[in-house]
Amino acid sequence: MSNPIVDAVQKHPAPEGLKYTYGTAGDKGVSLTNARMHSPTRTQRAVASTFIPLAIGSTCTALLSLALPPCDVLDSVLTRVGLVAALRSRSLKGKWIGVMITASHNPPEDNGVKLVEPLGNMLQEEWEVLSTEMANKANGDEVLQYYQDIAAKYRIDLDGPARVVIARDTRASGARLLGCVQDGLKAAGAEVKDYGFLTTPQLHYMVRCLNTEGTKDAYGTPTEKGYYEKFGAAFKTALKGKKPQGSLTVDCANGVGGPKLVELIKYLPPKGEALDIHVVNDNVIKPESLNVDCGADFVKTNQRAPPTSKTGPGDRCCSLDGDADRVVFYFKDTSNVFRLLDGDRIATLVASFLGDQVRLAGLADSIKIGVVQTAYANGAATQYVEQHLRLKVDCTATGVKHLHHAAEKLDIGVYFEANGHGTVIFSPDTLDTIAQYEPKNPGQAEALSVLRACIDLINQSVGDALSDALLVEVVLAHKNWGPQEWLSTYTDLPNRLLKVLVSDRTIFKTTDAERKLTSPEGLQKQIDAEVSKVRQGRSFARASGTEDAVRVYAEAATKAEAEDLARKVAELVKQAGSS
Ligand code: 16G
Ligand code: MG
Repeated sequence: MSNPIVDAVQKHPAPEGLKYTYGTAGDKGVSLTNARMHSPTRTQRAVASTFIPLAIGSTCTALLSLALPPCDVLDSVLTRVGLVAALRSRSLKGKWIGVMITASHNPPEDNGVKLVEPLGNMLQEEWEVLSTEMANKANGDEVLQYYQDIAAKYRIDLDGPARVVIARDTRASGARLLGCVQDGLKAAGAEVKDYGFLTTPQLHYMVRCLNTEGTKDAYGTPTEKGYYEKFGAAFKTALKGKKPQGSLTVDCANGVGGPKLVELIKYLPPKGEALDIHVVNDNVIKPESLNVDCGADFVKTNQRAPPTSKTGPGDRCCSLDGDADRVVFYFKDTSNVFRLLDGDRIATLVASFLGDQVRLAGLADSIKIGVVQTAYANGAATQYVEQHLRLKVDCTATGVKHLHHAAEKLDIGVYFEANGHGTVIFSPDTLDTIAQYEPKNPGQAEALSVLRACIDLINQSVGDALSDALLVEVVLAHKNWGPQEWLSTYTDLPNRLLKVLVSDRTIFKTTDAERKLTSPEGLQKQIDAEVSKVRQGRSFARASGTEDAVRVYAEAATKAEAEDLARKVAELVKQAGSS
């Protein structure tokens, strides 16, 4: 007898010889970069480079040794993700679950999918494992069996409601993959809302709005207009009549952030009254231009502006990534030298501002702010937060979900990765305190009103490049700063990031938020010895979660020392990886 789940799965059969696994916790042998590098033909490259982030922070990699038409690689996975999304929703009594089809900053031919939990946060780790298992089941019968096993294990009522929200970025393969997810959702009997094209953070916003509608925690109206109205109004209120200096040029990576920013601008105070925004690299008609020579990843990795950039000295610019959940700022100084203002800089700027507002509002005794970073944060940024701002710094492993969880433990948690992923989250108690506090004088009232507007302006479900960029503008306007003043708060230690190819990256195991290696034995001691030879030295090595490589980071008092240290540590890693 035919079963709709078996039928849907058979409609999108899994390609033979493919294994799908997480990126950030990558399994032995699964190698994105190696597969790319060793796949000379166009077809093979496209196939091998396709990856599947099954949840935020966990990239799922498709590795194969045979060439297949690229379009087939993800179809089977997307149908199964539809089934998992329906199960996850049923396990939460019909709460809305989000499915976002995007491969973020990766090349246009790649694609992937993320699942979003009801409050807009990332999928629970236990369900990441279930998703991965499901993605690797061989055929319809196995999938159906596993579907029923999950239902039995978690006591899920398969006749209960399942609700799923979907959106996608502008990649050419998105439409087809959407069909594959829908086949899975339909087979599972889920109610589906398809929002078409959205940025990843917009999808997170919709999920949170839908699940909180009509409650005391209502987050907003679950429509695109609702998103623009909420963030647009909060921007205006937070500015308090202050006008940012100059203009802001936003490079949208030729991704979905472009048209969405153009729309958002219509809800911001008119040009001349507040911020003048120039939108560049917003060509979504040519999907093959996505992330090519532009976008946050290009700028951060190459430490230079996109070649198309035409701005002059002192002009503020920022770049989004392909799904607009990441942003970095930059400008040319008076000597025409490129200056990057990355996630570390955003975190320090925002933490200092929120700290001031909390103090001015008279709430410093009841609300503590903390900053969450990863080991990649520049030592000077960490020192600035601890010694100048006198705020606590937590360090977590790489990956947004780790930072988010650490920030959730704070009253106000400011978290950013150096690469520009990040946001600020306020604890429920802090939100209550700020909502209920009665100001004692006009100064307190003013600061309180700024704080309340910032809470609305910050997308607390996930890092949102558009909301983060507006927040930066608000802070700069209040401080009456241009990018040079922002840069002058501290001086970065010279640093160097290297990638080392090894035969098995899984032997590189770390502890202490990836700052120390526990394996291979003896390697950490050798690294420590090198670090001690340079002034203000710091270095660590960690296996990448998204590429088959070990990353080496080093910083020191001078450029020469930092580069030398990085080279020496990379050499040690290479030796340890080949023995
Ligand atoms: C993923 C993560 C990012 C992290 C990067 C590290 C999310 C949404 N993305 O892109 O946060 O910085 O992986 O890559 O969590 P790596 O392990 O290859 O260094
Ligand atoms: Mg992204």
